[in-house]
Parts: sequence; structure tokens; C-alpha cells
Amino acid sequence: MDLNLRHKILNLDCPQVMGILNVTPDSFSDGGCFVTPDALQLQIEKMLQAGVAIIDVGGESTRPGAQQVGLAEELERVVPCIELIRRISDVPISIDTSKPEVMRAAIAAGADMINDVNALRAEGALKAAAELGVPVCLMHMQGEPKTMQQQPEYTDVIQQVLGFFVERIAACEAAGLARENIFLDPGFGFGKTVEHNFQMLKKLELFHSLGCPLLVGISRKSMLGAVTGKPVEQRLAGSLAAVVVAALQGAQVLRVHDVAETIDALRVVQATQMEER
Ligand code: 9MG
Repeated sequence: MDLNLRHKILNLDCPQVMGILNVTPDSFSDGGCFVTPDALQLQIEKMLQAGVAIIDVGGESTRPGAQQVGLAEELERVVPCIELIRRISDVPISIDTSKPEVMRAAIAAGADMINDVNALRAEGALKAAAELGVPVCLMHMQGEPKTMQQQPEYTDVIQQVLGFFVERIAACEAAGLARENIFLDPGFGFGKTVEHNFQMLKKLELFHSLGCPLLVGISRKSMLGAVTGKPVEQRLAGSLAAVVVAALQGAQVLRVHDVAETIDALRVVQATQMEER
């Protein structure tokens, strides 16, 4: 399966790594790390050297309790960053936003796809995505970032997330988005308890039933801290284990902070899956 991005074709038959680039002062794990131009460029070059397949640029933190960012500020954070990446590389860029104006400005600046934790539910977002004609990632979230971890409740988390995807895919198709341009993401940590998150990870392959590629963001998340007892800066081993569990169930794109280490882990997964072995 190939994904046609504006600057490259991505082969989804083997798992691909999406590197996280938060140009925010308050993201949960790397907030404030890449706000100076030098630090930003260094991080971009590090990801490129490691062989990142997509860089996901975000200007508004989505961690639980995060404050919302105004449109002007989000644009000021992400547009120069996308322009900087485009000056030095043709690597595919994804824009992590829920705002239609940011989607349009980011794609005009050189981004190739939209990653929306709100699954294009904001006013004007579906229309913008359809007009831009780029691939989109629809993520499931119960509630909103400010309050989503207060009391997440499901009778069956997998069936309810699947039901949400069915509704959002139908809305996308009705707005004119092509189904082959839709990624699904169950949204680890977005309005879910540790138990819900591990139920989804254990049965991740069920999310393939809708025929769309899966994007998984699990890197350094608190569900890993809950089982390892480690703080966010010591969750690399837990993150790699989780990525391997996801890749073994066919997840096509893994959204991570630690690009080089994740690529190594995925190479080991792929080597065990080669047909001649
Ligand atoms: C922006 N962002 C933060 N966590 C994420 C996740 O798990 N998936 C996606 N698609 N985006 C995320």
C-alpha cells in the first residue's frame, strides 16, 4: 500500500516513523525544547539523519489540562518551522492542528498532510481538509484536552472508538475526502484510563477492520509510566516495547519522540517478518 504525499510516496507495507516536533513551550515531554531556531534546526537535522519518514509539526500542546493557543500564535509557531524544514529537505511534513486556518497556512508553507486530534470536528475543518486534498489522520478523543482525563468512561472502548471512526469516515467522505487519504488513530491517552489504553493496544489489529491505515502515538505516554513506574524522561524502553507491539499488529505509522531508536526497533521487527526466514 502506497500513500501519495505531495513531496514523496510513502510505502506503508512496512511501518514508518513519524517524528514529533513540538514547537510549544508546554508539551508533556519536550515542551520548550525546540523554541529557539538553533535548537529547532538541530532537532530537525537529527531526525532527518536518523531516517524519519514524516515530521509532525505542532504548535499547540494537547496534553491533559493544556491551555488553548490563539490562531495567530499557533501560526507564528508552525509556519516558520515548516518553511525551515522545506528549505533543507523534501521530507513529508504533517501539521498537527485542529484549526482550519492553520491547516491551510501549513499546507501553503509546504506541509503534506494533516494530523487532527479532533478528527476534523472543528467548524470549517472538514471543508478545509477536503479542499486541500491531502491525507488526514483522524484521532479519537473522548472529551477535550482540558478535562478528558477526569473520568473517561466506556462500556466497550474498542467498539466505541470503532463507532466513532465509522461516523467520522462517513462525514469525511460526504465532504469529499477520499477514503484512501484517511488514517485512523485510536488516540492513546486521550480520554482513556490506563486500562482502556492497554485494552486498545492488546487488540490494536481490530482497528484495521475499516480498511484505513493506522497511525499510533504512544511514545513516552503516561500509560507506560503507569506500568514501569518511570517518569517521562525515562520511558524510552517502554516506548520501544509499545511500538513493537503495535508494529506486530500492522500499525503503519508510529508517531514518536525517539526516531533513531524506534527505527532500530522496527528494523528488528521487520527482519523477523521477512518471508525467507
Ligand atoms: C498531537 N498528538 C499527540 N498525541 C497524539 C497521538 O497519540 N496521535 C496523534 N495522531 N496525534 C497526537
